[in-house]
Amino acid sequence: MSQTIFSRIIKGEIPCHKVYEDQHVLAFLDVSPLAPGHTLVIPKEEKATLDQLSDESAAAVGRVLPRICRAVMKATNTTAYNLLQNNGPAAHQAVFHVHFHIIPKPSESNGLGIHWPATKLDHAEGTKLANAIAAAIVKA
Ligand code: DGP
Repeated sequence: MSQTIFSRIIKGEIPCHKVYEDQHVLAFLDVSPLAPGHTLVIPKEEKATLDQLSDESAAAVGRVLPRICRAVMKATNTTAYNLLQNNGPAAHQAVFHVHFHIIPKPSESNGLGIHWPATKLDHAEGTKLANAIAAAIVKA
């Protein structure tokens, strides 16, 4: 994977407002926040999308995410927030290094706005899809 701006932040070549760092993970404020406290949590491993991430990095991110969410809530005095993780340009990913957005939702008009075009699950199709996904997980 080619290096992104986040690799340069990890190396300290570009400054950031760091909120957390350990051997595998870095967290810092998003430079274009949707709400105050909008934080990015990234693995130090250079992978573009979540499906490419090693179990070790995934576990390291998962271990600290709730703690960082609690800290963001406390520091911004919010009780609601969204966790967003974009994969691929079609899914609104702009920086091709895995990252989790923690986005406080202080009010209806601030934070992440969501377009959620829900449909109704067809149960016959659902059975097929669930079986296909379950079979793929065994091989993943
Ligand atoms: P995404 O669309 O999920 O790939 O979001 C990428 C986010 O990264 C976007 O909200 C802006 C943020 N970002 C991009 N470049 C920088 C940077 O140089 N520093 C910081 N702190 N954030 C950045």
